[in-house]
Amino acid sequence: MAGAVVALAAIMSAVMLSINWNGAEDSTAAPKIDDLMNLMIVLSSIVFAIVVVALAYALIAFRAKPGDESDGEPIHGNTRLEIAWTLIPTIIVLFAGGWSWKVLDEIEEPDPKHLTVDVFSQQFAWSFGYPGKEYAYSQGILHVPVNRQIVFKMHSQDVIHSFWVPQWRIKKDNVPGITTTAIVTPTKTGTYQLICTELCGFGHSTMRAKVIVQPESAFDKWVEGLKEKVPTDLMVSVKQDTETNPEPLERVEAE
Ligand SMILES: [Cu+2]
Repeated sequence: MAGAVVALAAIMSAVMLSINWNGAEDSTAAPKIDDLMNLMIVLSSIVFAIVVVALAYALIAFRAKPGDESDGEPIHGNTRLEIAWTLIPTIIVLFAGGWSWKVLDEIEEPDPKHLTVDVFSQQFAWSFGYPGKEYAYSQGILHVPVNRQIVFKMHSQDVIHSFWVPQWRIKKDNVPGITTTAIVTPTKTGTYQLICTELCGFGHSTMRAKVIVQPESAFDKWVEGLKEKVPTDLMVSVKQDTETNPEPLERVEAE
């Protein structure tokens, strides 16, 4: 039985790990998140194998003989079994939770040289403000420098939206009335798509923006060329949201 569990877990893991689920890894967080997911896949494969092998064994070994109409044996609990099936999942969940905590801590480690970008979401469009560049404003297109930590401060103007660039992995809800933060360090230049990943209304599937990751000098030049400033009503949401959701202490220290 143990052999069957090991074999099935190995086959499941091999098949699941061979699939590239999330595409290119283009931020510092991406490989860490993928490693975490791979670990979860292996753990899940082991649990899956134990359950399926036990089920198959029970089906075959305890099959009623033809013509056997008698009742099953009355069973009143099994303390050892109950302790085992409570303890083992608890250990697995705590281990996975602890590991996730560690990964989240690493990928959100604040860098004093970070760049802050405001993200404005509304049905059904994205726009962006660059506070370090006197609140220059761009609509439908986001530029960021490569290899620098970007702290996205997100302000929804209406309903809940969600910020997601698949190759960066990071995904974060934009919630009206409060500021939410996503921290990303892109590691590759190129063109990406920002996708709203929270069903937000009729035009949700079209709520996308172009993302360009480029060298810092090209980024600076692009921001300089922006003509508009963040409109007043959006600036109100920046101020209001910050008041209702002050920055965590460690972030303030990092400024
Ligand atoms: Cu949406």
